[in-house]
Amino acid sequence: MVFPELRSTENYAMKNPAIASDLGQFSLCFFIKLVQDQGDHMVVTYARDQHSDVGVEIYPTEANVYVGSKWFRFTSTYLYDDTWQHLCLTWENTQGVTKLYKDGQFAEQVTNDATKNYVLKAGGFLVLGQEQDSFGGGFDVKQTLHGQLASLNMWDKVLSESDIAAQYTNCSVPRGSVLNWSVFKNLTHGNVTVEEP
Ligand SMILES: [Ca+2]
Repeated sequence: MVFPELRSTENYAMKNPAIASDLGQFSLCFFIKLVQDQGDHMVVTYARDQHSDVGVEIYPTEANVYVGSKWFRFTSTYLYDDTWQHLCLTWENTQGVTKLYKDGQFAEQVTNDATKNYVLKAGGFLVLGQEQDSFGGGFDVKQTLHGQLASLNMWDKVLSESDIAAQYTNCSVPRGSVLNWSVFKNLTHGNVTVEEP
């Protein structure tokens, strides 16, 4: 899925309702090839109770992940990379830990105690390539994606390191139990295009 120049609030894919069951843990994985145009890249946002129930935003110097509108700042793993990379994020509400895996390997973990016992509620808006300031809208051209996204899937559990490594090395990704990449190709807007492999 290609998110082109020029950046625009018209370019996105959206699913609503996006998530069928409440989640106390999840894994979110995708392949991304972004354009190093000095802008930040909003990969995915989920809005249900608030406007950033889940978010993944890659800046030139760091990446921010949101769960329940709480931040996890990843500063020691370089993700502002214009080659294809495979990223996985896992979160669970027992320890309030989010783990980042890059290209099949564990890279970094961040704890945010405020996400302990948080439950991600079903039914909201899942948007690729835009940040939501309202439910399914309120987009900002400065918070968009310029690049390519593939095989974005979400599971209702914390995947193991070996499961994640297999996604990267086999390039064959099992269907996400919560979000399945194949549905998004029919949910694009604007100038987002889908390239079949
Ligand atoms: Ca915003």
